[in-house]
Amino acid sequence: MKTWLMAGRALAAGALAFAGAAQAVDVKVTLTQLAPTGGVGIAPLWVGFHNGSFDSFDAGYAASLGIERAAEDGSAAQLSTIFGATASGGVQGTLPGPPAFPGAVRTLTLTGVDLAGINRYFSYAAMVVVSNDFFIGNDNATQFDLSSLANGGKLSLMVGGAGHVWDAGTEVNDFNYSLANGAYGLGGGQTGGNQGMDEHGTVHLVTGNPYTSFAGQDLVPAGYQWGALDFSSQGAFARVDIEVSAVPEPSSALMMLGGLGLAGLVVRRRSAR
Ligand SMILES: [Ca+2]
Ligand SMILES: [Ca+2]
Ligand SMILES: [Ca+2]
Repeated sequence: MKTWLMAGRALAAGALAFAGAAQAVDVKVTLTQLAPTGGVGIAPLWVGFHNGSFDSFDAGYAASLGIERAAEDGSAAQLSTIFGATASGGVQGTLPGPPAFPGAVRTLTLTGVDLAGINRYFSYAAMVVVSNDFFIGNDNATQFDLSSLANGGKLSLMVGGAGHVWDAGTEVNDFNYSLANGAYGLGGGQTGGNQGMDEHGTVHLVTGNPYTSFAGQDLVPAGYQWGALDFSSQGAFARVDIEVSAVPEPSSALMMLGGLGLAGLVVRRRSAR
């Protein structure tokens, strides 16, 4: 009798704990490159799930070292280090593979994401090429609340495009030191990390066609068409899908535990006879 009571209490406690506990889920992030042929490329996309306190940058202010490295060299390693040190309980990752050019698809699945609690807010960042220090990312740390996906579902975000690309303000725009020149048939370009002239500026939106203001225009091949790279005319150049497989509702989990309790009662009655 005593043993059964303890087991019953344990079951009830377990059911209560299950109902109140945060449910960590697997989150699949997919980037689909939608830029027109010959258009911009996107460096490996960094994504972070946090409690709303991780603010990766502020327009009008100097970029962090994390954003500088991400925007100039296409590497999120430094940004990732900062996130790991400051976003308590945060979950993060970088979509694998080389830079995504038009038509490319990149995918990453992250585990243990608490979308109902400390990981409900989504942040992203990635360099945009060809450029010295252009990037995409969200200035507002709480812009994307994913708590509606906590029990499964899918959300799609359109990123980049006119009015949605940032200049980190950390490196002067100059084709002599820009990344991915080769992919666009341009000469020169960056040969190592953190090259080029420091800009000592602030994060600001890229407007119009930025390439017409780049220094070193003699690097541009004769007759080169910049139309596909014109930020003033193109739409979003990637879609980011965030997917969570359906997880059991707490109520059905409780029913299942209730069923186990009933089974325990039956066993007890049988043994009592
Ligand atoms: Ca901000
Ligand atoms: Ca710049
Ligand atoms: Ca720099």
